[in-house]
Amino acid sequence: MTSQEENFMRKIEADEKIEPKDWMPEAYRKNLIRQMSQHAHSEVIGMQPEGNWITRAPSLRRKAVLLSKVQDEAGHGLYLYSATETLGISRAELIAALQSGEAKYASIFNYPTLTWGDVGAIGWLVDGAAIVNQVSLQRTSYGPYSRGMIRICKEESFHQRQGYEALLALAKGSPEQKQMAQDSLNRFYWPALMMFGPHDSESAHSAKSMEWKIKRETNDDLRQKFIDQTVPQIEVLGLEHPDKEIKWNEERGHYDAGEIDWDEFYSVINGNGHCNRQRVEHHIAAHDEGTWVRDAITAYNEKKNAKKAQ
Ligand code: FAQ
Repeated sequence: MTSQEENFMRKIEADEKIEPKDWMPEAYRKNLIRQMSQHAHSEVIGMQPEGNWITRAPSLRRKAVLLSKVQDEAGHGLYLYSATETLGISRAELIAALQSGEAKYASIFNYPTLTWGDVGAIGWLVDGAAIVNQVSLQRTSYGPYSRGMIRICKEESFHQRQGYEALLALAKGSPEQKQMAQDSLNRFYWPALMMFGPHDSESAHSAKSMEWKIKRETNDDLRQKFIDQTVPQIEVLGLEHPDKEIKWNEERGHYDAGEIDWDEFYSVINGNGHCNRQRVEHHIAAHDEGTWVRDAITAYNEKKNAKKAQ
């Protein structure tokens, strides 16, 4: 080990943060760029399923709340892109990787939002799963990522509560509304569990990411936390649990759960989900439409800098 490597590992072991100007192994930098950019892409692509319901929200209050929630997700994407850029990669390169399919984003956003209930289910389950993961990432070893997570978690917990409250209103409503809530729970529960990634035994990046403290808890441990916290929430809603095998295990102090359909998971992350093509095409169209804005900002900055240089 070189003295640089030793110093890096000493900091990791002492739980000190690694900052952009510090020396870091190339593989650490690359792994962070991969994970952080995919996280940023998830926030941005994640605006589409809920954005689909802004014009059809059932009341002005729900519309205002959803609009600001979706805007928050855009903000999260921007913090995360900025944090990723501190690793020496440009925003344009990151966006190109998303649009070419080289970089992934969370599989959950390739499922369609068919009813208003789905908007509640996303806030509750998708933001809920994201929080479980992100709370753990607040302690990640890379300084800018860790600080970004602290702020994002504060906003995300509001999102989770608004989703749960929207679903509670449906669950306590007419029989048709209750059925809508149940149907949304049934469709989003399993994809939410998939957000934590493959089993630890199948996870390509986990071992190294745990050693470098990029990840602080494993995919399966985080998924178990989410499974455990969701059971009483479903009970309060008065809905049926979508997992018929869910059962409290006294010995483990956790719920035992049924197996995820991993064929579905791999099919969706390999581009064959319901909405993969639509999501990326929409991103490309929106990005192209915004070209004139980026050109105008660049021209303005060039003019300002030229004036400064005079
Ligand atoms: N979807 O070796 P691992 C949000 C890929 S934020 C798609 O276990 P890793 C907010 C993985 O990338 C949600 N791909 O990988 C919101 C890798 O592929 P690669 C996003 C997945 O990185 C709410 C391969 O499988 N949160 O939702 C998925 O160690 C509502 C092997 O897997 C984050 O990104 C998946 N579910 O662990 C916004 C959190 N799972 O890169 C709008 C940060 C795995 O080799 C509305 N990320 N893959 O081609 C992480 O914690 C980790 O990256 C994991 C995956 C846990 C997601």
